[in-house]
Amino acid sequence: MTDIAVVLERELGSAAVIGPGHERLDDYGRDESPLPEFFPPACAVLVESTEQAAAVLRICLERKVPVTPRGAGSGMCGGALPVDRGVVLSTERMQRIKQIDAGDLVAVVEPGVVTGRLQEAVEAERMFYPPDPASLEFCSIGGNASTNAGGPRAFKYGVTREYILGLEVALMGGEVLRCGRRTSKGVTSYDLVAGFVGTEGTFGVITELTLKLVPLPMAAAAVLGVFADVATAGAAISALLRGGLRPRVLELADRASIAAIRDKSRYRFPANAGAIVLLEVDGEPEAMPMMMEKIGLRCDELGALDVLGATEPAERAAVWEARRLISSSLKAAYRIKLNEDICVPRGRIVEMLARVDRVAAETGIPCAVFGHAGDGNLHVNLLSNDDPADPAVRTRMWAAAEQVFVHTIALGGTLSGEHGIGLTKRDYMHLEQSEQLLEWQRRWKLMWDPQNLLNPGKKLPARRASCSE
Ligand code: 2HG
Ligand code: ZN
Repeated sequence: MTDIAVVLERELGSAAVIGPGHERLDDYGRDESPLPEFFPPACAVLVESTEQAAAVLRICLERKVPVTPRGAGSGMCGGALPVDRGVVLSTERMQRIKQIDAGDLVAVVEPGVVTGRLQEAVEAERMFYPPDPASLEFCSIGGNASTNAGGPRAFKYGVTREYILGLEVALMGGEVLRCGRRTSKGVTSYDLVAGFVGTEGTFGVITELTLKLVPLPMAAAAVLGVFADVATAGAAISALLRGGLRPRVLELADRASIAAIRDKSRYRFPANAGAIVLLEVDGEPEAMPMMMEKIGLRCDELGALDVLGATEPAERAAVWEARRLISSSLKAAYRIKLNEDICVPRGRIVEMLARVDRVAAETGIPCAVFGHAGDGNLHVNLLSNDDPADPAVRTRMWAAAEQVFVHTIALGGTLSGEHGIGLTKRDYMHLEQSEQLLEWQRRWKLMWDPQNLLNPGKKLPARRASCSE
């Protein structure tokens, strides 16, 4: 057994440490990112309290051992991979919902709470926690905060950041810091909460979150519009929004995405279906049928081939099934699925889709695009059945991804709308951000972690030789 595992076992007890030889250790060297290799750590520590998390960070600093925080391991960019080995600090056992307060519209939770479980608990008390990443059945709230996760409902309700009022964070070396507040407003200090959210575990380990809740919408309705192509669908989206519609969800999927789900979905897509638009509205129950009909009629006018509406939860689930099947169906159909989550200004979506088509045609790599069109957040999936471990294949796939990034930036967009940067997109940060901006971020990182031991190698690219200090 390696040194650090022995020390951690002594301090935290053997039940907390997954050491060398343990059958589960390799699991902590993988996540949901499209990387063929895995990165086994020296050991993983499954902490159960803030004190234990702080102890791990103290011991790792004393011994100069790298430590990689991990939530549920559902990240898609390699943010939780221990690339320098060392210790994986998992918060998966910190699953307590400490408080749900209907008066204050606040929940206080530990980071390992699975997002879907939090939503159920909150909704049982007629409140609502809106952020809904696609992985909500297995991702955890600490990971959502670390990546500032989005999801379909972000269109109306905003992303995870907007729901975090306060944080408790264990810092490298073992200090525990509480920041933020419990009130809905508050401008007293610098916004350190925002400073920790989305930092992908490079600044500290989140050990408690104080979350903002909102009243539970009384009802919701969904409409699925099927169009001949993405250009017609994109024009329909713009027209619906210009007409003053404020859905909570506005999703789009292209022909290749439909092809992946055609045989699996209970809905029978028309043979010439080239794009789907999924809208969901919420509000007063009496208003739902009328809104659904209005949207359906408008979709018809805007050239829909078919329209499907649903108000009852079971019907809505069936409409959603089509959208939810896309990611897993593509994953099952292809050996390589480079899934990007670029974001462009809303008005540039149709142009971005045309540029992705060009990249696919020029590189010969099939692409499927779907995602949160209302936010301009598109999942551009580059697909292949070649050997993922072949370096030439990898180079070709990432060269195509780079072209997608270049087009994104040219249209005024950003590399990641919701999945984060982690390891897989780190070396493309230069495409979007100036060396000056990167340098300020490196300084900021070193303020929290001067020895660069906390989740090293993530988010920020190496300095370029030309950078003047
Ligand atoms: C989604 O919206 C997820 O379904 C996954 O963010 C996206 O697999 C993907 O590309
Ligand atoms: Zn998504």
